[in-house]
Amino acid sequence: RALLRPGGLWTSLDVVERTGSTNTDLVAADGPEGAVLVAEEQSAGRGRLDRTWSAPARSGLFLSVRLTPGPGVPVARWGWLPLLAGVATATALSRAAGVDTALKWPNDLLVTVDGQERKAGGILAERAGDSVVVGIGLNVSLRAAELPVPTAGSLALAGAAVLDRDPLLRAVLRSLEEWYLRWRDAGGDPGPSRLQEAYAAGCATLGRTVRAELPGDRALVGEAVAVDGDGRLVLATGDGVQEPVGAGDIVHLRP
Ligand code: BT5
Repeated sequence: RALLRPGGLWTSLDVVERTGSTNTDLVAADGPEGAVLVAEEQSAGRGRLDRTWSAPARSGLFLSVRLTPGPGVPVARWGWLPLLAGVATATALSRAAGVDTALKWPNDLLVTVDGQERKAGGILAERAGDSVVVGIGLNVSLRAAELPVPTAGSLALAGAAVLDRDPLLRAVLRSLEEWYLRWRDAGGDPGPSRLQEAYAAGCATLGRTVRAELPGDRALVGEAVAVDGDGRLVLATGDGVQEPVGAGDIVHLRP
């Protein structure tokens, strides 16, 4: 099945040698839904809250896509988009490379390397008018000595069967198309599209006690018990109190 086919989600696929950040480029481009931008190298890759995403040239997958959910999906439900991208990427990596990944709410993809959880990927969703630009960064071929931060891992270190960029890219885009269309056609409700269920099954955060650091040096400590209809993490903070935390409010989530 062709990736760019009439009636499909993906409308264009551009691969550039080098850019600052594929997210910055697509946010500025204001193009149609389904535009995909892939870079071999990013000189100013971005994470959330002015953090950086750094990876050597050609060591991974760096891509951004433009999604425009339309009036059928309430804006509050857009909070599911980064989580959806995580589920789609995890599904693709399992199918195409035989690698198991766990999702750390809201936007990290973890692999196990020598019995330890390491971050092998991250997702950055940014609003651009009536669209959301979703960026996915994946550490693919990095060896231990090349990891940008001590907490990082890579598909290679996790024993992936496939490390070539193109088959991984295809698998990720196919899976993202499937999950996104199902979610959008269900009005963004993560229940009927089975997204909520798939996220919960793959999420390493649920069931753990975590400390959610919020802006202004505030923090909440509680057991992560659910991800709600808007993609917020629900913390049970004691005495029956449940506090939903949105991805946009969280600075760090620590064990
Ligand atoms: C993220 O942010 O994890 C989102 C990363 C999204 C990157 C993609 S690449 C394509 C697109 N274009 C962009 O410019 N961005 C997107 P956050 O949760 O804020 O995590 C950032 C933190 O992860 C940093 O502060 C580092 O500690 C760590 N980090 C940086 N580079 C890493 C890497 N290659 N592997 C693992 N961890 C990394």
